[in-house]
Amino acid sequence: MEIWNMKHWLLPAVLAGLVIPTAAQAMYDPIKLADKQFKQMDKNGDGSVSLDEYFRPANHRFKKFDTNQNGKIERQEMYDFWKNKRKIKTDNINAWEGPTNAHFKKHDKNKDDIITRGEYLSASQKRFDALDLNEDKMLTLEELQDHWIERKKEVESHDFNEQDDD
Ligand SMILES: [Ca+2]
Ligand SMILES: [Ca+2]
Ligand SMILES: [Ca+2]
Repeated sequence: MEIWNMKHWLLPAVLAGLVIPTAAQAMYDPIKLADKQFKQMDKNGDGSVSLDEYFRPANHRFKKFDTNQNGKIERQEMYDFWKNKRKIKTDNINAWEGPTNAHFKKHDKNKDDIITRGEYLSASQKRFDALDLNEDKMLTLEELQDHWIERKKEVESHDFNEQDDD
């Protein structure tokens, strides 16, 4: 993960299950983390997290990039977004490189210079499916706790080398 987006993404990303805490940050209580994360995601408080609720953070980010609100992120939109935040060094979109462009390319699976909502949410969908052990399209607190307990074991037993910055 690049320094430029560390502060911006790390905490929400950890809470959304998007990144594994690094080895240095592995001293967390999986039950507490699951409880906190679950409460944040279960917006209607019905004791389970639906796909809609799970996708909320990703959908929120998608809307920020999709400035013309047409349900797609064009390359120009992502470029303008980061350019306004002064993270892009060039005024020429064709010369646009670096982490912000890598971020775009990562999401643009079919490389047509457009990120559809489906492309943007595909990583979230995969994570949801992995968390949803009984495949009922709902996450329970127990499923989330299982996830963080397993992750803690992984982090403690392996060198940390996996990251996903969404
Ligand atoms: Ca758009
Ligand atoms: Ca695409
Ligand atoms: Ca489930």
